[in-house]
Amino acid sequence: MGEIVFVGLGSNLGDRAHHLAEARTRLATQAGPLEASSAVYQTEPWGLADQPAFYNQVVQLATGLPPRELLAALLAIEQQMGRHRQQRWGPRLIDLDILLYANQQVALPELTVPHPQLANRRFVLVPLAQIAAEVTVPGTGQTVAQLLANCPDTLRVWPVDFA
Ligand code: A4P
Ligand code: MG
Repeated sequence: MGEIVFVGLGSNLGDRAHHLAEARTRLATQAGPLEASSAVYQTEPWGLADQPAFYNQVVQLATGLPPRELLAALLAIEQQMGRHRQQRWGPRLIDLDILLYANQQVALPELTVPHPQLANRRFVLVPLAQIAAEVTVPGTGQTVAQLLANCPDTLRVWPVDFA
């Protein structure tokens, strides 16, 4: 039960795969059960090029939390994992963003959903399309697959080989 939401995970400091795994565990207990997970992708840094490559992933979860409380839960997990906010778009241990919240649009001072940069980021659209290609993104009239096909971003995104 609960609302279907898609959360984007990102890390580019330390043991990136471990940070994503810990965030998934914390999301499941603090926000709601995971219903789907994309692969983990290595991605070229967007916005601020001079920083380590990211690992990115998107998960689908079913949450009982309304949007602001879900955001508070994501920020709490970032804090628990020791993230210290510094530079905008700069390196981070863990970053958790609400990409989609059911079919809702949210415009609050502290929260915009769908995520405002969604359509401009292959590092979000590639993993999101893996688990939600046919979902229509509110406010765009396009599916995730269509947004990916039309995305102007050319930064590289490739699956991480854990073998
Ligand atoms: N906020 C508003 N809307 C949302 C939303 N839908 N989900 C507010 C989550 N938060 C939302 O977040 C700042 C504030 O945004 C939050 O407190 C919340 O109230 P932050 O994560 O501290 O942001 P930031 O890094 O200082 O800036 P910004 O613009 O949010 O950065 P992003 O969008 O998080 O981008 N390149 C690659 N390849 N992969 C990445 O994961 N990530 C970033 C950071 C840059 N480049 C990247 C990646
Ligand atoms: Mg964020």
